[in-house]
Amino acid sequence: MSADKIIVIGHKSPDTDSICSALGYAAYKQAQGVNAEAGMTAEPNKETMFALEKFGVVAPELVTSVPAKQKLILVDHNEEGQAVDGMRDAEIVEIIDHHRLGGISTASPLFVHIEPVGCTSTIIANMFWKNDVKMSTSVAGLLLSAILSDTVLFKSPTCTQQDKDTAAKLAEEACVDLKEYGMAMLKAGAGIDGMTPEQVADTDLKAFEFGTVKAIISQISVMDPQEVLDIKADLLAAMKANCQAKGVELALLMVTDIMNESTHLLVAGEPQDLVAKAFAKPVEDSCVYLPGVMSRKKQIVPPMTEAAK
Ligand SMILES: [Mn+2]
Repeated sequence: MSADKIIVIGHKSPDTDSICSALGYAAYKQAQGVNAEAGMTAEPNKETMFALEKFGVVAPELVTSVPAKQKLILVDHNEEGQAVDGMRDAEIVEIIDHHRLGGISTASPLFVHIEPVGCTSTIIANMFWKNDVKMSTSVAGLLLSAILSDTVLFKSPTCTQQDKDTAAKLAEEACVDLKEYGMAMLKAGAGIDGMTPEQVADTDLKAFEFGTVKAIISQISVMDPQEVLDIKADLLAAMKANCQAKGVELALLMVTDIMNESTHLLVAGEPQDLVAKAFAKPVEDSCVYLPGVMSRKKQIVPPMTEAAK
């Protein structure tokens, strides 16, 4: 990528929002004459691939680290632990996000747009409309895919009315049936066919700190959790290896059942009593069953943060 180009990039272990919001926002900036291009920190997952193929869009350039002074627009994250390698010495010119503020500091003032909605792509779609920027059918399709993914077809507690309204409008622009397309996309991504236990344990992995405890939390959303629980021993081994490799004490894996709206939370490392305290339930056989829990951001991170106080 040429040196004067602004890279629009989502978080590590990219999900559909991280890749589609980067593509969407790069298109938005390009339409305004800005030399911006989307990047991605790792290869797209199966769900994202389905969306890219459906709307005939090539995946962004793979950017695993950035040089010092590289101009960056961060989408769908704002925490250093989740950002592309080299971010600390890069120049962050904008942040478009829907997560908590995670403690980064910058050398210069910047444009920040954070809203408590279900998806970064909801924010970006509305920026197109508010500023009368023409949106292509394929960008509409990508932004729609991200909303359906982040809100799990509007079932996640993070979903707002604005996400639903935005998705409905995008579905019209992208000429797809919202429910039908959403189910097909989630199905394409949900399932562990052909994945190693290590790949399952690394799905949508993010780093957090709860008090003094360094932790990683991954999430895999499936139609059938039993096929994941069947390889629990291998997953726990992979999670323990991750703790060692990443220098953290605790690894959690959310096995989220899309249809039943619940999560089996697998726990590796220590302190397990922090997890038990957070959810007021014992960790049994390295697992806590959490009915109604689908959101890491709203239903896992806050109780863990609270329990660590
Ligand atoms: Mn997101």
